[in-house]
Amino acid sequence: MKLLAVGDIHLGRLPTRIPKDFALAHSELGPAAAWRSTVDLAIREQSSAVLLAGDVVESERDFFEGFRELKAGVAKLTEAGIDVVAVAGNHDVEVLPRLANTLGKDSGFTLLGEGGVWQSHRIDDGASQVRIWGWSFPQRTVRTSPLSDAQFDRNAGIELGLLHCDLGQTKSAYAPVTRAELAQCGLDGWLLGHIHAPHALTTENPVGYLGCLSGMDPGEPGAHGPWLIELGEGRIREIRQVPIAPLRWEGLRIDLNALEDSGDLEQVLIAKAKHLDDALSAHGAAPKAIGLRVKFVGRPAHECALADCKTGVHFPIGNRHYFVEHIEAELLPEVSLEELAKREDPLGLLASRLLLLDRPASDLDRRALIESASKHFTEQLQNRAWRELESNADRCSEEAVIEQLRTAGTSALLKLFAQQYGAH
Ligand SMILES: [Mn+2]
Repeated sequence: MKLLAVGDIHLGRLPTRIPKDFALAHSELGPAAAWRSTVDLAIREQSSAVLLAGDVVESERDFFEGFRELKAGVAKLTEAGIDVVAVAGNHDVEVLPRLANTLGKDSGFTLLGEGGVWQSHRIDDGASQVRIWGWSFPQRTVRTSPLSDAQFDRNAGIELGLLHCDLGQTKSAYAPVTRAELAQCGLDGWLLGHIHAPHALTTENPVGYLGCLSGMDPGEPGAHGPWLIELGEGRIREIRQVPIAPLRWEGLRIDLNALEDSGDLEQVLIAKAKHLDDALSAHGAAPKAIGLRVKFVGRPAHECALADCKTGVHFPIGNRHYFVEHIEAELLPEVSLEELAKREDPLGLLASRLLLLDRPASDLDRRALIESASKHFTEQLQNRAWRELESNADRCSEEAVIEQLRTAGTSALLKLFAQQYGAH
């Protein structure tokens, strides 16, 4: 049996920061377009159900657009024999129950847990059985955990939780839950909505955020799309994200040290975007448009006309359209670090610390700097606010510490330099 799990869609919202004269219309790149592709994918994959983890509709104001899009999609899915099961999040606490009522009981659309009461829905395709447990926001803010008095009586078959909540934020006004609480429920997986960055869900640990269906601004970079879940022999056999969002945001770091001649930076940028395009194609990602946040770094060996590169520039690569959403430059001053390090001021001190990082691993001063930074990072990561972050384990590796020191140190050095000598 296959299921398609979908995180926050926010129907009614449009992506921002797309150039005015861009080749594709906003409406082709927004949540509604992502939802239509999701419906087609569910039909193509012959999935038994589509699960929606809340914030399906952006707000009450978007009832009509949300309703039209959701209704059209649900009609197409139910015609193909596919159930739609949803929970309401903090954005669609009123809209989603209204939609459910208007669509009616026989529409194939099931809203679970209305009024903040846990409910379950059973899906049985003859070969496999799965039960989906869901809870919906009863009002816009909920300061207690929806799991605090929940009871889940297990049956044979797979049991999955569908919930809109704030994971690991105990003071949150949006249904705070902890990983420990989710684990105690004894279900086989938790498909979560609310935070727009997806977790890396796996068959071993199918618990976490699905991420928003499509990234709507540069703060939501990388792959977005629904998750295809394959069930069989009483377990989750596969869970993978299908990156079908029509718009994707990516950061592009361009090192000017590697530049061979002064050439046209726009051409350098396009060449770099071409690399990205090849990588995306290799990973089967199929966005129609890519918004680039470009950062030029390094110490240019040649005169570079950064001003030639403009925000809003757009160009096609193959059948995808790229645009530059933002450009920033973090160029090292012409004067060398060695020269700066001779000074007896904060700028000199910072330059000599940066030079330490380039010394051999056996250097004692270098060791001391890295160990002291590492101790500081470890203490920070113990902090409650960061503890639930998935990637913390890698942040204290020696390479990660050096990278952070280099980035933060260079950035501070540039600011100090600019303060003293004006922008360069
Ligand atoms: Mn939300």
